[in-house]
Amino acid sequence: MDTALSGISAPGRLAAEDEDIGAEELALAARNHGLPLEALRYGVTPAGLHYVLVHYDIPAADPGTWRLTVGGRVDRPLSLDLAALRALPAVTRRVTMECAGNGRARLLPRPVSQPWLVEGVGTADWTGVPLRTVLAEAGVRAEAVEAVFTGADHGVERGVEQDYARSLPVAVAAGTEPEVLLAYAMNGGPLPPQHGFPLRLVVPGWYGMAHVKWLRDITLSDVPFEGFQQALAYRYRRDPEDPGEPVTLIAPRALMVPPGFPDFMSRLRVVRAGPVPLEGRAWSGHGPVTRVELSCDGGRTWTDAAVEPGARDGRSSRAWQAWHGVWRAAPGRYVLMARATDATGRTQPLGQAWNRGGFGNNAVQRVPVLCRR
Ligand SMILES: Nc1nc2c(c(=O)[nH]1)N[C@H]1C(S)=C(S)[C@@H](COP(=O)(O)O)O[C@H]1N2
Ligand SMILES: [Mo]
Repeated sequence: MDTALSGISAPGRLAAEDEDIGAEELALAARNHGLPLEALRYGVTPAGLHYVLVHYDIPAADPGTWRLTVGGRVDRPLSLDLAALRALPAVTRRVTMECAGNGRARLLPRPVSQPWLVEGVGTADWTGVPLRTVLAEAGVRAEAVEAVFTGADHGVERGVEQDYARSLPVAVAAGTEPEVLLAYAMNGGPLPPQHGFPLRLVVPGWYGMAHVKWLRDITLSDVPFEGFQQALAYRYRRDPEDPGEPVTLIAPRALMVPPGFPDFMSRLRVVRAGPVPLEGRAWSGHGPVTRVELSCDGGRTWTDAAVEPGARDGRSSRAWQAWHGVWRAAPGRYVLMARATDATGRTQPLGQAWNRGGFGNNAVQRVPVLCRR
């Protein structure tokens, strides 16, 4: 009998042109739920409504025996329990987190993986210790180039057995802009199991894959990390041979609270004629959002929405910003759109920016609406 992992864990693939979302993608989507878009109303997403993405299983964690170890190229290797981490000065940061695969299911051809439409996003108040505090205590040696973060979860992916692990350059890990956190609380309560209990990394402005959950070890390394989630996954590739660029900061996106009320199956929105308030949130990992434009005619004409200013304090400017406008709706069928632009001039394309992993697809959201008398 063939017991090779490759027999149960196939390489990444693209769906055939006429291939609908299948049972494996459905199983992933049922495990990894998104933000119900009406929850864009909350500036801070209630923990149970925050999107979830778990590659393998949520690991069992005993807070009594749990330790964070810090080793590798450091002067003083550390083994910290939760009480030791809680004794260090803590900060709270409001951070919008988005899965790099958000938008993947809209791509053609579709990369077969977690089939997000647009809902792989949420914002939380994360409390914990700045990572640089712990790195300073350990004493990062001059030859260290990266910090490797390993979670307690274990699985197989594309034939490779692994612990979930990702790295950051030392300059990012020990930096202040953004300030990376070792977070033990979410929205003022302990981390829920699915969000990384008892400890996770929070890397403000970066796509979700960098925010390693169930964090158990940090190893400082003098060579770039070549682990699966770093070197193979999470790269913008055109084809399997293309080494691609690593996925890092979140591209700008605006999302709308779906107006009116929905049809159960199609989710199509129904509104009554007259002024319809439109509101939503917009964010970018590259800088504050400076403009949100609305279109009520499928992208032919655009008007500016009012946008809440981005935070002045650079360290806390990694949370989404509220926007609002009004649509004077007359009976008919429409496609509503919202497009964000950030302070660096980055904006959202109307069409897809295709890549093989289905990462960073920030194409403008389309919201079909039926307006009744
Ligand atoms: N250990 C570990 N950390 C992880 C993951 C994982 O599967 N294992 N998933 C990552 C991905 S891809 C995303 S998008 C975010 C999701 O965080 P959330 O579930 O708290 O929203 O966690 C990241 N951290
Ligand atoms: Mo993700």
